[in-house]
Amino acid sequence: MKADLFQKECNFFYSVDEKGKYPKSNLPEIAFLGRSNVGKSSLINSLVNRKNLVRTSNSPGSTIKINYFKLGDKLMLVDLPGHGYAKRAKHLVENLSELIEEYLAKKENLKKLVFIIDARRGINQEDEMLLDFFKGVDTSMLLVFNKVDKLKKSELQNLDDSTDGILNKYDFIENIVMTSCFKGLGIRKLKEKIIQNI
Ligand SMILES: Nc1nc2c(ncn2[C@@H]2O[C@H](COP(=O)(O)OP(=O)(O)OP(=O)(O)O)[C@@H](O)[C@H]2O)c(=O)[nH]1
Ligand SMILES: [Mg+2]
Repeated sequence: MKADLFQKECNFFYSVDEKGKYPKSNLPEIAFLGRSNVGKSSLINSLVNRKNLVRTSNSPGSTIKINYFKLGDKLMLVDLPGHGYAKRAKHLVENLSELIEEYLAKKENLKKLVFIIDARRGINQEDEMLLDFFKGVDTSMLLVFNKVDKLKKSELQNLDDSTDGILNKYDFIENIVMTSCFKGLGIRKLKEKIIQNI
């Protein structure tokens, strides 16, 4: 696959909000995972160069379903709901994590996970728990630090310095990419890494 795939038409394909109801498709899937509000939906918009294909929001918890977007009849971009948003009603949180868990357990077409972290916050305990969970799941992962436009130069340097340690600790992480949806930073690199080996 080539990076210009991302120039192709991208359209909403399917939404899952109940267990068991997944779309019938054999296209390879790239799933976007991460805490609420880190910019999962914004990143998908940036990758396909569309401002409002996927709904984004200032308030966490804007994506409450698994949304599938079909890219150029070749790839499915899967926007997962954010985890770790404590203010949501408890049953909804449970439902969400079940949805994500079920998706990850099935993962028939899942080729790559894009795990997104807010660069200002870094990897927290909950992220680490998830990363530990993925040690046992043989799916390759890209780690993305988004919102780097919010970092000072020294903070960006510190983050950069920490990447080798992360890659050593979690050997299933293929690559770490720093991005800013607002400034378009790292988006081209992320496209290249997403299609690499699939
Ligand atoms: N400064 C900055 N803000 C960003 C960036 N990317 C996204 N945001 C903002 O972060 C907020 C959350 O973005 P979303 O894309 O909705 O985040 P999400 O991870 O999909 O959130 P949920 O659907 O709630 O899980 C929005 O206000 C975005 O405009 C970025 O690169 N830099
Ligand atoms: Mg979202």
